[in-house]
Amino acid sequence: TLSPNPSTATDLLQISQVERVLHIRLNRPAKRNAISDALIAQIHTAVINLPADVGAILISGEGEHFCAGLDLSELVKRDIGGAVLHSRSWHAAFDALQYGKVPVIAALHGAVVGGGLELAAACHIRVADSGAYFGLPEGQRGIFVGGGGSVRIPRLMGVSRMTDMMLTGRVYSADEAERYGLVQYLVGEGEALEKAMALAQRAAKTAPMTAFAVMHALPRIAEQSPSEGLFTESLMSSIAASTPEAQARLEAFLQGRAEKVVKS
Ligand code: 1HE
Repeated sequence: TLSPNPSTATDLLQISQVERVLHIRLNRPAKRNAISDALIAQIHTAVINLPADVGAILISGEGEHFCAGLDLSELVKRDIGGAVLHSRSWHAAFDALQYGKVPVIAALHGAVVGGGLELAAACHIRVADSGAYFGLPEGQRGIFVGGGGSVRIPRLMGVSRMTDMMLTGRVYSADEAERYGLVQYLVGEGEALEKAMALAQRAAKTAPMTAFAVMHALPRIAEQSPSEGLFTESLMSSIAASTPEAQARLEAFLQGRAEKVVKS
């Protein structure tokens, strides 16, 4: 079931839990879920204060769009010192999301633009509704990405595609986003939330040390030289394999009690 229980609301987020999945909804639809200072702080607080039984997070947006990016009404008031600290506050929130305790799945629909795309890029798995669209209007607004987009988006789709988006205002469709590596899943109109919840329920079953290795070690290994990467991999895999959870899962497979790999 997708019906949330129990449910707690902050003023800009709607947070509910379905089994071991914490569902965080951006809940500012009148402003297209534009990320204000208060909203970034609430996202940060939510992801570092997870209930102990949460195994995955699902992020979605209330209303017609996932997220319109930075709240532009606040930008005009900032001086250079305030701007750099503002950018760092987004980095801290999205780092907490990406390098936290549990995997994060994003359900994307409507506009996924600017800081909204930066938020999506900090998640581990992205599911796009066929009507979703992706843009970086920073280029047109006379600014630059400040929420980690220049680090994360090229790693998903390449520097040349991001350059094009920022210089020409190119908007990618959901279909293109899937083809170019920006999202891992493309589903029919209105289906992203259900698919993302199903994936989050599966991801929540990942053994904690495996989740740690995938979220914390894998992206770092990908940045290391092959020699260092292989060495880090050996350390990480031996730590994971020596946990009681791994031992129990291997035993279960050998006794015929575990899921087999099935063709999808
Ligand atoms: C906003 C924002 C916002 C909407 N900040 N208020 N992001 C952008 O440049 C994207 C700007 N937004 C849009 O292009 C469109 O709003 C959407 C395509 C997302 C949605 O269109 P639509 O027709 O559904 O909504 P709307 O009528 O444009 O907006 C509804 C209201 O939300 C309206 O306010 P109202 O008081 O007149 O009702 C809009 O002003 C308000 N609104 N988007 C503030 N972004 C860490 S650095 C990150 C840098 C960036 O993210 S820059 C990119 C910012």
